[in-house]
Amino acid sequence: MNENSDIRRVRAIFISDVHLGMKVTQLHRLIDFLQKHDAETIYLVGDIVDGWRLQKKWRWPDEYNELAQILLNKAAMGTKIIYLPGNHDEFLRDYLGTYFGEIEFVDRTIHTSAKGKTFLVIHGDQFDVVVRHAKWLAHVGDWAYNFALRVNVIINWVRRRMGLSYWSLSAWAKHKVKNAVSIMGRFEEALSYEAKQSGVDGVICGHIHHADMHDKFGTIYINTGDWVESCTAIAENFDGEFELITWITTLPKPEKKKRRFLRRKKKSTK
Ligand SMILES: [Mn+2]
Repeated sequence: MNENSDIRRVRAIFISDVHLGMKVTQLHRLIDFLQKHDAETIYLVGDIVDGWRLQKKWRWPDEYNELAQILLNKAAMGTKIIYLPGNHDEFLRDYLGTYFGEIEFVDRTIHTSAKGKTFLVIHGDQFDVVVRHAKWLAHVGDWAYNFALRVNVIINWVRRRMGLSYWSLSAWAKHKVKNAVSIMGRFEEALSYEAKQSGVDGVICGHIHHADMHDKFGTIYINTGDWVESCTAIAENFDGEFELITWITTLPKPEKKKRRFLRRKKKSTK
């Protein structure tokens, strides 16, 4: 058809927790995802920019401008873009109710699906007990998370060279540590409760870097995940169905290396 035929059109896209400013992000994957998707509405569900990181060490590579450009271009082409700041980009909360270009900043909003279901859209830290009541503790968690990600990079550098698949340290930690699981459960419960209180059918949030979709707590709970590690987004198609997309299928580099490594190994054993 034309050069845009490989672009998938959906009704709405929800992404969060990109953490621009952190050393480890999957920004190139997010850029690829946004180049291949178009939506009537894009919700940026918080922690897109990591003000905590940038305050400590300013870094702004060209990729960041590329992301901003893609979003502004989409807005210019008619996509409605709504930015719901989180705790890491809380400096943007001073701008709630205002616009940056075509991008609107709000604390929370209601999304109505094609099926007429209503969803509270919010970052979610507002209901995170740790962040609300002990900011210093949240910062310790932030440091530990960053440290784990660095270690993860080293582990996977080694694993790749051994022909092993990607292994996620923090995903492992989050699943193994019972405490973390119960904290996550409490977060999900708190947001589901807030949705119920708000009289809507569900909630769409981010913050805990764990994409999920369920109705364990009586309302629909949808979490967008993150682009630090898991590369996840939520899309609503034109039938009003929500879909959890993981965008890590597009990077064949480690695969190639693995094959070359195995081939070399075979040759050397002959
Ligand atoms: Mn957050």
